[in-house]
Amino acid sequence: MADAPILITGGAGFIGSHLSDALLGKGYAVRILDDLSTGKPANLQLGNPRLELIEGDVADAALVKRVAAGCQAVVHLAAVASVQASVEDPVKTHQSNFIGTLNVCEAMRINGIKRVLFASSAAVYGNNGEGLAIDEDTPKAPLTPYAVDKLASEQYLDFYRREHGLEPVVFRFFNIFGPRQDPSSPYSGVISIFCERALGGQPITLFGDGEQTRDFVYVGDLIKVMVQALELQQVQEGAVNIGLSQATSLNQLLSALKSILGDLPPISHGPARAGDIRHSRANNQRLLARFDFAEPTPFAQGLARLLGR
Ligand code: NAD
Ligand code: UD2
Repeated sequence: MADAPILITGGAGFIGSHLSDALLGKGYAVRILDDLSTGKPANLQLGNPRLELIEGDVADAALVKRVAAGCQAVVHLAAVASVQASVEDPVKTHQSNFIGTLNVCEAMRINGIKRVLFASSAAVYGNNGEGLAIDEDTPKAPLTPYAVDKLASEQYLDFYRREHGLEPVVFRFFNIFGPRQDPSSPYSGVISIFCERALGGQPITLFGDGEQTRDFVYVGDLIKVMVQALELQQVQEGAVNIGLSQATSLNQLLSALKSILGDLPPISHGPARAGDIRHSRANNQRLLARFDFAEPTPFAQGLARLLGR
């Protein structure tokens, strides 16, 4: 079993490819199921004999069952990560974002696999707790199909925990950033967009006054927690927020970019996005209690690393 692969669904994407690198670096074998809708083979160490890439859809139940066979654990990251896409086509994104999770649960039950990590989102809280550090018991208020599917996935994982002994570790990511985050859509992570534009000398658009804040986490810090979660002897119940509990405004982000790069392209102001959350910050006490998260990367340092400085 020690040599059995760890299955990462969505492993060719931003977060999954960093996890794949970390696991390969620790000597694990990795099997990736990814439909390459946003993920890229170029993100992966394709020549590594301990890495397998299977191109396919997590909504295909028979395929997920086959791919999970012989694996020691699953990390379920495959999803259409764009909230806007879920608003525009909820039926389509539901296949990946919810049916995919159910398929993973069933494939694990049938193959006798216990440990699963799941990428949920701060989106499950909606506007609740805005302005405060949001803890995991804050009432859930999913406002988009993306958030509904994440919350329903969490609840299914909990059903499989109670009924079939699965060991889910559910993470609610706040705003993760770092290399390989795809800046190509207007709804991509703000840091990936601003960095691409700043490096290419293209104008940056700030939606609103720039005083909105986010709790940004450098991807490497998340990956360290995910590896610990795979190696935990015992899993505790309840989702875990992934955030530093630090509020960074977009204006502060722009100043940090300017001090790293020396100069910035022109900044234009657009209207605040409809439904934009003003302040989003995690209470991370549970993360600190359950995992070693003692020295997360300072924001400016993560940004400099992303910019290759
Ligand atoms: P990403 O788009 O880079 O990764 C998602 C991966 O899933 C991609 O490789 C994509 O090709 C794959 N995929 C999508 N639909 C699939 C399907 N039906 N079958 C197989 N593969 C499929 O985005 P990411 O930022 O790395 O996100 C990873 C996970 O973390 C997602 O579940 C996302 O919802 C969640 N999340 C991310 C953030 C963040 O700040 N990046 C915040 C909250 C939650
Ligand atoms: C994040 C997640 C989303 C969901 C949500 C839950 C990402 C990419 N999105 O949305 O999936 O989990 O949190 O609350 O992680 N902005 C600009 N200019 C730009 C792009 C963005 O000003 O060119 C602003 C945007 O209006 C917002 C802030 O930057 O105020 C952050 O935007 P985002 O899309 O990176 O992330 P967020 O928090 O809206």
